[in-house]
Amino acid sequence: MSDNQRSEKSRRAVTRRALVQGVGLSGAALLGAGVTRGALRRSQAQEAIDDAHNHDLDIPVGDALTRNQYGGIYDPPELLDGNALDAHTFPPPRDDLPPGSTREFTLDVVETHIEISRDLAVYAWTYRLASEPLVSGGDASAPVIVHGAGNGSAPGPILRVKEGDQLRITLRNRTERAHNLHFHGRHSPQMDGWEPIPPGGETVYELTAGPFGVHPYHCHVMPIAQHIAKGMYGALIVDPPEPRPPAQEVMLMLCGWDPDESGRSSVATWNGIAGYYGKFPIKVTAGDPVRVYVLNMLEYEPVGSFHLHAQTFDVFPAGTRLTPAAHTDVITLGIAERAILEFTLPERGRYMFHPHQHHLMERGAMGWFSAI
Ligand SMILES: [Cu+2]
Repeated sequence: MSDNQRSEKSRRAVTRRALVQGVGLSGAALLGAGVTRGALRRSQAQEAIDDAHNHDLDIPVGDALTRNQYGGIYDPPELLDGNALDAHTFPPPRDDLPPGSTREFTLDVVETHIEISRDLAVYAWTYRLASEPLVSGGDASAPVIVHGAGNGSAPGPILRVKEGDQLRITLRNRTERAHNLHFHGRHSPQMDGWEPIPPGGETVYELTAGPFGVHPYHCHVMPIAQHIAKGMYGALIVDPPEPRPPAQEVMLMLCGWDPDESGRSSVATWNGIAGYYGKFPIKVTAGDPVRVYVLNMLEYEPVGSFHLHAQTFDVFPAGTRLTPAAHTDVITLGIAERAILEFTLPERGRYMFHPHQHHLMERGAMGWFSAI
């Protein structure tokens, strides 16, 4: 048996085990899809191409096998549409409240099933905004699957504030194990968020937002790697007092999943769903500036990176300065490192992006910008 065959066999075993453990009867019905995966692959690829055409206003994309040859081995869940990750992809707009305003957020920690690629579900630990309706299941036996941002999916919600804002963040632990909420950036050590919050507990964190930039937040309860790998992280955008220049804004968080609990990121994603932006390109307007907030939260890999095809970009490390530190086409990020990237796609067409660790690209983290 070749390495490729062994790898495929192992992946299928993980897929089926995750389904049986996580999805119950509805998962059993999907096992047939695994048995005939090879037969389905071409039609899935064609379906993806058709979807991509719809997004691209008929920009040609090549033959039906192109995406699987260059796009990786994971397809997004069958029921997801091209809007499912909008709340993860597009940061909320900067509001017009004056800097220094008080901002209140209530986050719940919930555990739920997430279908992270076609036929593959995980049991995730997640943050959700308490103001959003909860459609997820609350315990490991509940065969409820969630998709997209908000309803207990991962990454957690994008929080957006301005430098100097007073943040009052209530965290409610709705699970049977300890969790907490630790922010990167600058704040009082009394509000650093490393103390565990017991099951059913609640804590209020009060921070003055800063410095401006983009910062991760995540759980800091041991085993921390496991809490992060199971989905307990998100992004805080802190805008400078004077707005950055207008641009189409995109969030891309590099995230891993470890469905077989092996301590490896066997599935890699942008914003939580494998293969999503390969099937549903991110549409931008050709000739208009684009700003991408990139964060690496890939817990079980030493580094991650972002590489853009066919164009170069300005790099603002952590977004904490307003003048670019570099101009390039690939940026490498350690765990929890992040950057703001700015570029323009001058010509209509598809521009591929992916980590330049190609095994990550092939395991779910290839995507496209579609300039239209
Ligand atoms: Cu946790």
